[in-house]
Amino acid sequence: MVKYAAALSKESIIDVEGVVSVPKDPIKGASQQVEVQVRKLYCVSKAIPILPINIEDAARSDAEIEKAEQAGEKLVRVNQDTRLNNRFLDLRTPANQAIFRIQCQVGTLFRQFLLSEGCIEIHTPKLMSGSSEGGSAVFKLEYKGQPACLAQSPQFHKQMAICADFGRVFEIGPVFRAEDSFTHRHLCEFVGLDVEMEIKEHYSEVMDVVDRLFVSMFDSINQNCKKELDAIGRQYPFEPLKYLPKTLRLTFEEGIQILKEAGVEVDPLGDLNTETERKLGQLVFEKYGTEFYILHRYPLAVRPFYTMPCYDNPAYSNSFDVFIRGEEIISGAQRVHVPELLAQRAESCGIDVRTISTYIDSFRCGAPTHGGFGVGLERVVMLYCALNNVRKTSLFPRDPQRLAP
Ligand code: AMO
Repeated sequence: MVKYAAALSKESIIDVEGVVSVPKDPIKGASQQVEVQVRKLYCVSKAIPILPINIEDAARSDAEIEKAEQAGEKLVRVNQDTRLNNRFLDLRTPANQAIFRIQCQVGTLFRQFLLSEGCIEIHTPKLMSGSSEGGSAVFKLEYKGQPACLAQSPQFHKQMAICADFGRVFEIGPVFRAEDSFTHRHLCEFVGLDVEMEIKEHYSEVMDVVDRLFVSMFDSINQNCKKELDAIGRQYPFEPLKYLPKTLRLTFEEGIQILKEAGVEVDPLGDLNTETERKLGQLVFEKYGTEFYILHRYPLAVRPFYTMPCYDNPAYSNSFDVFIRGEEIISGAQRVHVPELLAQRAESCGIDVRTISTYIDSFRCGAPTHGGFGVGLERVVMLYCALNNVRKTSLFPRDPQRLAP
């Protein structure tokens, strides 16, 4: 039996029958308090003798690797491509197990919160006749002889669900972006958490939902996922996210002013780039002590055509982005519900209105004022845990160079 057990390769799956007991004389330094006296042992599935990834190597933190190397220990550094090529093995590390349990929590808490707020869950089509977010970043395909593409967002259909009188809706589903950018935060397929809701008076009602949803989500993860957060922190040490009980809201103009005071000049009617977003995140943290905040009233020119212009100044819009540790996790806005204005906005953004006529027509039969937002699930988990790459929080990532496994 001992010979047979010793010959079993690492990661083989075995069934063991035995007696569990507390040893009278435990082995010094043993991590377990109990032992199993094995009576029967079956090998269910034998792993190949040399695995593409050694799990112990893949589970080490950078500091542990350096220490081991300094001590002259022989180990293999597991690079990202090797990990992702063998994701089913890489996912067995304690940190990865914890990351996807937290991801599951984010989805569950999102759903529970929105159901408790009177939203209904919807499922919109992922096969579309054209782009919903503008731009060229769509995966094209042929749909029974017609040109089609994979949905860049549930934007049009979640709005149509509001026109269909559902009041408040949400969706958790795949979003496809034919990104050319090979960055730490862009995927070609990610999980979108989307919300759309009627607005009574002001788009701040949508930001109120973001505020309550995310503060309760962070509180719950901090309280209930301690084991998972520790497991992630052991491999990828990080500081817990600092956030306020009521989420800070700054207007875009206030954000520009904060940057200006720090000597960073940006176009007041342009967009922020990744670098200025990070810088602003750092300045906001220094000034207000939060790493989670909302920036709203963006310049209209940098927002999608369906965004409602501000009533008092049409150079700005009733829109917002939300940031964790200086990086965007959410975009949202009040939408244009007036078909004539919508068509005019689409045209001014270079969109052929004939390609989106069914969407525009859905506002001709009575459309409530409404707004909503979209969250990237992988980005939330990445930034909450201060991880440096969105591939770490995607189960089987799809990026411009990866379509397998
Ligand atoms: P947006 O395009 O900003 O807005 O996307 C919403 C959120 O989705 C995430 N995200 C991504 N995550 C990984 N890889 C990508 N390539 C990627 N692109 C976006 C981000 C982002 O904040 N229809 C609007 C939302 C709305 O207004 O309701 C939209 O799609 O976290």
